[in-house]
Amino acid sequence: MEKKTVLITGATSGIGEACAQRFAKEGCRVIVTGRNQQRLVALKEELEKAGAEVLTLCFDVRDRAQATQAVESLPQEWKEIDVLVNNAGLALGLEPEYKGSFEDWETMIDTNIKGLLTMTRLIVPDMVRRDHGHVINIGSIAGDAAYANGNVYCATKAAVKTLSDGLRIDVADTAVRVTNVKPGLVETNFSVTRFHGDRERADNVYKGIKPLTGDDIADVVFYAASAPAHVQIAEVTVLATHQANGSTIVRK
Ligand code: NDP
Ligand code: 8X3
Repeated sequence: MEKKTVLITGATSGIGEACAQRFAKEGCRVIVTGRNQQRLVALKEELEKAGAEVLTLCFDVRDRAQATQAVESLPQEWKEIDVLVNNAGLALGLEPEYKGSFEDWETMIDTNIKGLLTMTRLIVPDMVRRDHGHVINIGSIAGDAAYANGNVYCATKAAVKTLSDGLRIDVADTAVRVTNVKPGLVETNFSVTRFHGDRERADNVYKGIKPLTGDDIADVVFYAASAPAHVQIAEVTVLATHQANGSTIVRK
């Protein structure tokens, strides 16, 4: 693959970090973004040691002013983004819809939907102008069908599917490609966040099944990004072998 400039949101952990590692290893220039400056600097140092060109941008995708300022602050030679990986996201809580936390709902909606839209709105116009680029959204199988107590998180990922489909239509007259990657169970910090730091409950999510890893998803993301220019990988579902959908998981 030619030397692409790749901007990844939520690169401080899990799938986003694995994508940063993978693109860097393949010779891409990576812009790692997230909220944790210390973690971003550590990742930059690690990737640079391995010979990669790395830039960090510290901001919260929910803060439109911060995100705008961060993107506008890119040095001239980093401004032309070839691949945007909209990965920053989270689940908070696993409760019946009629008992959920208003605050958790707002955080999920503000991050998974509005944050993703902000980044798309900030970066895609230049892709359209250059008639070149690729947006890779990290959706989820949760967006295909609701599962018990998943309600609002599932709805945010259904929105990611619809926004990916909508954007694909809106840029169909350009060379910009849009991909929605929909993972199932991936062992990252995801469940620790979902259960507000309850590590034992989080560990139980992956008991009795070999889950996917961030690297498994980064493989798929990289595959989509490195496909020939006339090939648009529109949507990919990636499941652990003993998972059939959001509700069917066989534990041994
Ligand atoms: P992690 O918790 O390991 O990583 C989430 C990343 O998103 C972190 O870097 C986190 O940063 C960042 N993030 C969260 N909120 C914000 C914000 N407001 N602004 C900027 N960055 C933010 O989980 P995953 O790697 O698993 O999650 C990545 C994506 O993959 C999410 O969109 C998730 O919904 C999706 N996904 C995950 C699956 C799984 O089973 N793990 C399956 C399907 C999809 P910080 O550390 O600062 O919170
Ligand atoms: C994360 C995977 O199945 O927990 O999106 O919703 S799941």
